[in-house]
Amino acid sequence: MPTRRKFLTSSASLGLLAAGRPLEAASLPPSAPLGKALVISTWDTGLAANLGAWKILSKGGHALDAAEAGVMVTEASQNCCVGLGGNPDREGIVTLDACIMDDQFNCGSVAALERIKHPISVARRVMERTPHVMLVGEGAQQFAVAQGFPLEPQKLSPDAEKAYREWLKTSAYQPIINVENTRGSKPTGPVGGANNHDTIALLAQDGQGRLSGSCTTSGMGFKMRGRLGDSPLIGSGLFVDNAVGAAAATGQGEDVIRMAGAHTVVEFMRQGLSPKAACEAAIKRLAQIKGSKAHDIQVCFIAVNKQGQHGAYALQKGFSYAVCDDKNQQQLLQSDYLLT
Ligand code: SD4
Repeated sequence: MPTRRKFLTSSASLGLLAAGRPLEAASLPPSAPLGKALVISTWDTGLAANLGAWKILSKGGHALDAAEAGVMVTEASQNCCVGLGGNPDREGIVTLDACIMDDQFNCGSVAALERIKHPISVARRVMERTPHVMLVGEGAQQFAVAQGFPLEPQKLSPDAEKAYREWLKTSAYQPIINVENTRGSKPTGPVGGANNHDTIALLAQDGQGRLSGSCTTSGMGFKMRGRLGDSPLIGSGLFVDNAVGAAAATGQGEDVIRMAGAHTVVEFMRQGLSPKAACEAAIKRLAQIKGSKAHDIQVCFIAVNKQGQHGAYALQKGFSYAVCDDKNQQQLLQSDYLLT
């Protein structure tokens, strides 16, 4: 079993300083202590998302605002699989799933949402301005428009268009594990393959110890029309219990759903396991459920606990996750994994 490996350690080595945006922890006034502030998110795209969240946390902001702002960076980035730049379903239409949860069991979600740039913000509006938790499809879009979110053109990004045309040649639905890593095995390597689906799940703890989380995705590329994964489902893709901890998932959504993944991780933490041990216990449970089919899929969990510890675990090799903490550091870490 490999030990967790630190890929990159300093903010400077990640080019954060070059972007003119050093982390702000050192300049915080004593009246706004960072305390246990922490952000952890999935895949290498989490690096940029963490910085978006950290901007809020470093000013003493609420974990919920950080969780939303962080993943908005990814949604706006026109990458291949979060937000409107994502790969479409089999009909050639991009459909987006997102959910958000705060430290008080408030939660909101949208699924199969079309033509809206920031599904995470619509999910937050569902949470804050409706009596419901989840809106889907046309109703979610109507709500978004009524809330003032612009309806974007129904158009694939050039990359998604290309990937879709390529996919149409075979129409074979074979999700590839770990395609989420945009950098492959090398931190500075090339962008990943056409089937990337960089779901971003992000967990934040603010200076006052409040936990919140977010998750947003275009889901599995070339999925059946109407297919939902775990990412918009509270308890599967994301769960937060402020008394215990928070967890989130990425990977094969169907298998995260069948074991109520994020909730399971939080319950393991409630029993006293560390975040990493809780993720590992959940992955082992999934492996048992899947038997020999476990080798065909990837599922990964990230978690934080109330004490500000964090961890991750994956079914297969290749899952990376990003952590930003109050030591003014941003790290990209390689997760331990079960199957060899
Ligand atoms: C889904 N869990 O729709 C998502 C996919 C994912 O990184 O996590 N991709 O099943």
